[in-house]
Amino acid sequence: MANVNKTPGKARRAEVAGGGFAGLTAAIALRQNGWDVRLHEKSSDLRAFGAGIYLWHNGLRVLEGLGALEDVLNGSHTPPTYETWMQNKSVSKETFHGLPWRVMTRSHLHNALVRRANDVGVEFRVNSEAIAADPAGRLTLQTGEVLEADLIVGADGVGSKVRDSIGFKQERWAATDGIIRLIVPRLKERLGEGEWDNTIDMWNFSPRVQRILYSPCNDQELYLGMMAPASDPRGSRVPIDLEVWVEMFPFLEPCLVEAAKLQSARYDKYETTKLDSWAKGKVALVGDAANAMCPALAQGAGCAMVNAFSLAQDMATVSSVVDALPQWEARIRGITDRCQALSADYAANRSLSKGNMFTPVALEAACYDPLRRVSSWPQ
Ligand code: FAD
Ligand code: 5PR
Repeated sequence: MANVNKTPGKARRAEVAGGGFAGLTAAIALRQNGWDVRLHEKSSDLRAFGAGIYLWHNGLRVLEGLGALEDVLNGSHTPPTYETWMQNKSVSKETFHGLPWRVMTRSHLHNALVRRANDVGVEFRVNSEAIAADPAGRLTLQTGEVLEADLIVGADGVGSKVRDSIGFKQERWAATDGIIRLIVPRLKERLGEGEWDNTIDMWNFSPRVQRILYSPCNDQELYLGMMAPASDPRGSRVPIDLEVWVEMFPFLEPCLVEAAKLQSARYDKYETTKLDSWAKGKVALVGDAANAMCPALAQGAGCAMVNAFSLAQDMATVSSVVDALPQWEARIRGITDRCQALSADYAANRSLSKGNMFTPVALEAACYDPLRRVSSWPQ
């Protein structure tokens, strides 16, 4: 059991809106620092959306701080290399000088966080949609109920109602490319010769722009990120158009046949949101509510988890939440802003196709250690 009684006297209360990776991280970390925490999820169950996810050293360190790392490592995978292909030829194999990274299904990560939240005593409310927040410390639910708290955390994703009810100044835009994300069986033995335990980012620019980010999550599950421009009707069609994908990636045919069976597939465009500030009064925004980013550097959830964890660190000892929130933002925001800008740039220019693009600058967010509060790689 975590140290849930650090602060003498009456425990402070946080209401967290949103049960994604950001909200769960904030809830567990606040609870570990002695807060009473209630988490509101608008869906009827606590479930991850989407297919697979990459976490790097920064996100893995958060999991360590939350006491969930072992659980997440068990059943996930670190590929031997992060390989990049251009027109089916290998152009780079990156290993990041030993920087820890991990690939997993989203449900695997989400389930581990929900288990941990239950263990430390986070109170869950499902079917509980937040519709507005007040900087004075109130959260209004769809039912009309108004809850008072010392801290309101808006972790309700890119369409955040907590954010929009308060009126933060924001820029939002969507990129030209989008992606179909799926989990399929690995079927490694049917793929023929090849280093199929690697991540392989397979780019093709002709005859059409089509890319598959091949990402093994464990022995059974394979995450496929299938990218095509939104303007390409066949590449962006769901369920996938088997013929166009097999034509470009014939060696993946067994997996693509499985992908074509998935009726629930979605094509998503990348969205970016940038706010003038992440906090007003007693309300803090974390995750995609505050800073949705293009996925090129695979850091949206990683940054969300670092920022949510850091929020709880900074709230552990303060007497004034209102004074501490701007300091939290000032302390932690720079890394996310730079990562978001570079991810947008990489996405717009399809830079990852060149290979060897995980430069030290690109790995800044990944190298951050939220427990020691320093950039700590190489050690
Ligand atoms: P969400 O995951 O959107 O969670 C929000 C939660 O709040 C949901 O459960 C939702 O149901 C709930 N909710 C919404 N509105 C309300 C409300 N009003 N009241 C109550 N509950 C509400 N990041 C990485 O780190 N690594 C990757 O490899 C990676 N790959 C990506 C690939 C793609 C194609 C994309 C688009 C993103 C990727 N990301 C990745 C980014 C990552 O998915 C997001 O940044 C992360 O999931 C955001 O988490 P969140 O908790 O802020 O939001
Ligand atoms: N990296 C990851 C990812 O999921 C995507 C991208 C890069 C892990 C999209 O699926 O460049 O779009 C990308």
